[in-house]
Amino acid sequence: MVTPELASQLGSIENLVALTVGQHTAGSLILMVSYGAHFAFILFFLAIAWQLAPRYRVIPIMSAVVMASAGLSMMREFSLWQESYALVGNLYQPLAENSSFTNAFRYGNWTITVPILLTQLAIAFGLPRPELHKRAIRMIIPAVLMIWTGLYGQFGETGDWARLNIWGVISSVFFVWLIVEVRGVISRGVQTSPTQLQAWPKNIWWFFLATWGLYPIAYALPQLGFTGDVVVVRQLLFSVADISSKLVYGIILSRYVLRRSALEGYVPAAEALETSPLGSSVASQRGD
Ligand code: RET
Repeated sequence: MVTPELASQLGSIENLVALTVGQHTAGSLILMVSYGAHFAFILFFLAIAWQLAPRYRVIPIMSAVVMASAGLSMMREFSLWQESYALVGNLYQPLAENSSFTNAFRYGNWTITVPILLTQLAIAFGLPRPELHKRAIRMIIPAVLMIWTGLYGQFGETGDWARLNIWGVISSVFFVWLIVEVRGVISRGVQTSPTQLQAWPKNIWWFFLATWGLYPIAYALPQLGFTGDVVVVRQLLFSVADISSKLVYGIILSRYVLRRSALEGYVPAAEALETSPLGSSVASQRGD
């Protein structure tokens, strides 16, 4: 039996709730698919770098680093999940083998991945070097403050709502500051993009808001109650947010700089974008 004092020390609702077999399996599946996807995409990002003009190659390489770092962190979350529950009767009970689950490692991992994701944006938009450094630092400062205040606050999720919400609000203030800085970089992206690509920064802006906005929802979720469904839905939210804000985002940025490379006259990029001769002959046979 977990006392309220122990619950607050354990700091994660996962340690307070028994899960059905279905919920436990769903959690394992979500975490495993996440780390599997991140690891697999290391290969994709490294392999496509050569198609890009040299100044943009660092974009997919940074995505590969993010994939490795996030993949390792999620693999650890997966093994913690496996270690922290024991099947007793027909329920998975927490705190098996003296092991407790925590999402706090995620926040530690974001400290590495988030600055990389933000810097990628400024590099993809081809900002001149002094401006690039200035803009990157101006995004990284509120981002790190957002993560660390959130890390401190999330230990309140086992029932200390004042801690969870006060630090959640402080963290959100840094998030708003970050959003303002990112908006500035997006506007520069619209200015520096070739005319054909000007919709890309605007779409990336909405994608950024929709995917990064999932994290505070996952943070606040334990207030809906300590139930197995909340535990599983939160892992699902983290997972959807992770795959979209890192992996899909990396693909989008790589496709954008591939087009930019081609428009800037880099031949391998133009060749990579060419419709295949077979495809066009099939199209002409069909008469379209
Ligand atoms: C916290 C605390 C509650 C308030 C807010 C938060 C925002 C977190 C965000 C995290 C983004 C993480 C990413 C990770 C990629 O590896 C810290 C949950 C606003 C936006 C993109």
